[in-house]
Amino acid sequence: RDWETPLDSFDTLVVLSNRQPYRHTRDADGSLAVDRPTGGLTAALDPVCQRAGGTWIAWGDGDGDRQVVDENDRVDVPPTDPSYTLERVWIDDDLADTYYSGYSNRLLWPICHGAVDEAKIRPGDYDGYRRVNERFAERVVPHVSGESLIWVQDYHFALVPAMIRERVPPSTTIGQFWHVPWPKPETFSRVPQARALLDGLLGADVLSFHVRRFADRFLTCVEYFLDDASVDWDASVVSYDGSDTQVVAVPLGIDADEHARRSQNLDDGVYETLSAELSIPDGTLLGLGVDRLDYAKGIEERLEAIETLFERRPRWRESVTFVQTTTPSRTDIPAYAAYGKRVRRVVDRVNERFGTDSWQPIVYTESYLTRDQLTALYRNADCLLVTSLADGMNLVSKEFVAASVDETGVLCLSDQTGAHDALGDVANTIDPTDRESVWRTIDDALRMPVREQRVRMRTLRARTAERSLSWWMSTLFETFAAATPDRSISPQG
Ligand code: GDG
Repeated sequence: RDWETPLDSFDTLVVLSNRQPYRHTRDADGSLAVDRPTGGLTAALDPVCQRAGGTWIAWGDGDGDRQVVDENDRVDVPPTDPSYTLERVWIDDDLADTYYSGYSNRLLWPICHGAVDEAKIRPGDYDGYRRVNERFAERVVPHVSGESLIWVQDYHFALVPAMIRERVPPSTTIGQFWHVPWPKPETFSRVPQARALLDGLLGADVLSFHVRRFADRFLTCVEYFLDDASVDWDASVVSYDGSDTQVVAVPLGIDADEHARRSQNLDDGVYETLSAELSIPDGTLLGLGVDRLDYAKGIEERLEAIETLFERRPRWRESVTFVQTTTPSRTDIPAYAAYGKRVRRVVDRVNERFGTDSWQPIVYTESYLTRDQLTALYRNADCLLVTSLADGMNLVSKEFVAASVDETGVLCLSDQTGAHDALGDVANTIDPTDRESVWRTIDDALRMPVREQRVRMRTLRARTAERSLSWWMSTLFETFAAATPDRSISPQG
């Protein structure tokens, strides 16, 4: 199916996200450099916008960015072959601290990931969050013309759908995609503004989660917190404040063909150079972890499980090497800085305990790798470890599967990821809350006969290819298109 067809139902597409897909910086000599911030969301949506055109509104990142935009804060991207417009919203440091480091990432992120001990709210955080949501909502209005689709991304903008709804004609369709898990009601009740967030989200015509588990928890929260909302569970529709919100589960996919092609065509030299740079030894099995440095990814628990593995199964010493790449993020939040320290401490301890003159059990890097380097790691890995304590989807697992073109390699996947709901038990399932389960699953994966690896990997590859990025787009855009006519015949229309 081709998602461009349902997209034709709309005259304009406007995407809103916190993070921007391209960041411009000035080098010391004044020349302009462009890089791409890490993250699953921008990686997924950039190809969509490249094909669909339109405008992407995101938070700009400092002076480098400011120097490339026009007087309307707009710049065409990608730089090599511009196909859509990126519009930057500037947020000063104090406001960013409350909106981003505060309410979004000290409160909503941990709440959505069930990490209640990490959840903190400071005076002023919610006010900053509300003000930034308002600023983004206002920036949408000038773009609306005819049948517009406004597509809001993620937990940074829970209030935006209702704010946009107040400002635009009824023929405008508003979609929201929630990229992280939705919490259980008892966890969500810790948010002092629980009702305001639900009220904001229900301004959308279509609210989408990755998997049914999260959508159902959302509907449960609506019933629990909003007396004047009614939930039709069969249709998965919430009626509230005179309008309907369709709540759907549409798992984000990757462009599996593109990942496979890149892997197929990759020069062996990329891995050789990288393994020399990182000191990955030849001739051992390779276990791999690729994550943002985030407590929700269960990196510390995974490294501890690796320690237990070497303790309980000495046969693996000097015959398997674990490569862990982490990209630091949200470093000004104390919980993240502390987590980075704990992770590095476990790496050092394991390497000290088991390392020899010629072998390090864990090769750890915080460098940002190129796409080709990442693909080289995926292709050479004998197993990928995903041990998230909670994860909306987890695209890394799908990228590994797509890059495993020889159909070998084992995916060890936490059952707390959306990817596990989507890919199922053909992955080697990890229960991240059970320490024994983690190291035993890794042990099983390392011993799995190639024939069984192939059987599992073929199924995983077929599922990843079937539920690809274009499937995600076509399914969502059909839902958006179907949500539009109802309102255009409404009395206000
Ligand atoms: C959020 C949700 C959901 C990582 N290191 C490098 C690098 N990456 C790329 C990976 C992948 C992306 O970053 C990470 O995506 P994930 O989905 O695994 O995780 P989050 O960033 O937490 O994303 C998540 C996602 O949104 C989408 O809805 O799946 O649950 O938490 O694409 O390849 N890319 C490069 N170098 C690196 O070093 N080039």
